[in-house]
Amino acid sequence: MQALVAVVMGSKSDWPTMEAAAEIMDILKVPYHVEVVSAHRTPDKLIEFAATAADKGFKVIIGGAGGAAHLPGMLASKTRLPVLGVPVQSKALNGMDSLLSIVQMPKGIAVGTLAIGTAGAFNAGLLASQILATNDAQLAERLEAFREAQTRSVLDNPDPREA
Ligand code: RP5
Repeated sequence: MQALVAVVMGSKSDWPTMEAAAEIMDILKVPYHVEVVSAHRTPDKLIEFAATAADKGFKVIIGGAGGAAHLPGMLASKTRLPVLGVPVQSKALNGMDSLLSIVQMPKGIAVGTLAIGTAGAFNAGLLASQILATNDAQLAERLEAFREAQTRSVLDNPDPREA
């Protein structure tokens, strides 16, 4: 099946965070591709990947990186596809470095920045799915069902002392 979302990350060490994006897209049955593409260690691959992503059939790119996290911004500079950036929680600065590196894009090149860590990765997968659902009624139904189940699970278990 044609992958519609590309989930790229700066290092294999980012996967424990970025797999949360895959988790929600598995739930929503959104086909995706995952690959390590590093802005600093494989810059030529990064440019090639971003420049050819639209022609390969991807509709959204999720880029996760930590530290001096240039990956999402550089991806966005070479593609017109929407790029969602996930700041991976770094050891030295707890992801504040990643967040500020990704969020402070100069005017004219857009990156949609999500939260630091696994919540951000999960929401990047969710947001990518919501973007695709604007043109896919069946995916929109699956999204509605996911949200209803989430709401129901909170309403059905309101006692904070119970698991
Ligand atoms: C970034 O450097 C990666 O996105 C990762 O978050 C961080 C550390 O990479 P490793 O040294 O663990 O490969 O490029």
